[in-house]
Amino acid sequence: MTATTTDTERFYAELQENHYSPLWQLMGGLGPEAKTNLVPHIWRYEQARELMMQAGEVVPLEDALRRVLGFRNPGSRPDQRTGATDSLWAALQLVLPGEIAPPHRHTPSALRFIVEGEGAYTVVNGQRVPMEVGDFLLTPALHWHEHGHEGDGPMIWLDGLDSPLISRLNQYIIDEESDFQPVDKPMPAPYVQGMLAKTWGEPHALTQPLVYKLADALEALEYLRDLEGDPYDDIIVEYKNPTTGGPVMTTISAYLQLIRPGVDTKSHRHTHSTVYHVVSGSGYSIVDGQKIEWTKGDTLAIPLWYEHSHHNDTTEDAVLFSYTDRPAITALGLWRERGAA
Ligand code: 1HN
Repeated sequence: MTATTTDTERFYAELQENHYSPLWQLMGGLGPEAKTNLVPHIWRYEQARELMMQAGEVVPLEDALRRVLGFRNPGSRPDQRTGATDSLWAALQLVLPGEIAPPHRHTPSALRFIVEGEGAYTVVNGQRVPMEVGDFLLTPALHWHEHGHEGDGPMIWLDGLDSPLISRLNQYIIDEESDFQPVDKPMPAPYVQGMLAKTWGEPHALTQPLVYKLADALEALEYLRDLEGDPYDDIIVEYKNPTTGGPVMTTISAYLQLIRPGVDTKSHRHTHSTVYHVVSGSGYSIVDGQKIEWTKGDTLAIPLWYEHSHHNDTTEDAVLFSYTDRPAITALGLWRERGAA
């Protein structure tokens, strides 16, 4: 202690040495609005695909296990495990013909939306699911999964996970396995999707479907297209877990929406974060006052509490796939929404 040390300084030093946190020094950054250092951002498919193809040349799948190129929010540091938003990871994954990404399972829940290619499959807890463009696939927490590709040409999909959230909770656990999974639940996915289950042996209970076909979701949107629609999202459907009636996974909900030609949605903000992926068509969103144009294949992240609206100024339909952390935020009692004034 120097001669200038006052009683006050001595007091704070004593607090620090003995592992106390004076709350009155920590309240500065807080206020009545949720806020994040992360920012809205769009990753263009043209660029992302080109980089993904370079990864195909530079990175052997044997070394990488998963050739996954994450979309990192520009408001985060490169060494952080942050994804596209505070809680959601978004990425492209590339599998080349003949490659197999070996089985593993982890506490983060994962979803995939197939963007391009044909002839690949995933095996999820012993159930083999073929992958087709537009398919929405699930790998809920701790489900074993591996991916293989028996077709020609590159296979590319969008991966969405809650890994930044799980990581923040220090509960990110992963099990690796070198042997492929026995495909011991050969029941093809359509039977499960069709809500039919065999009545003898195991499993006879209805299990959650692991794949949702684009054609089914588009048919639902088509059926709804003449309604007034949601003021903020136009014509939108949620992919549901039919065994619970709830969201597809504990932490993540997912949607397909149609922004009809000429539609301008109203603007709002909410405490969940969203990742949008453009399935077809083009248009733009106004996020935090900024115009962000999008077209097929692009991926747009809108972190929590940024005001946003969607616009289709073309004569073609625009279809967006999206996923959010809304179930997690709701379970924590933190969900809020506010329309623009
Ligand atoms: C993962 O396991 C996969 O298995 C894809 O395909 C993306 C992103 C973060 C953490 C784990 C996969 C992932 C991932």
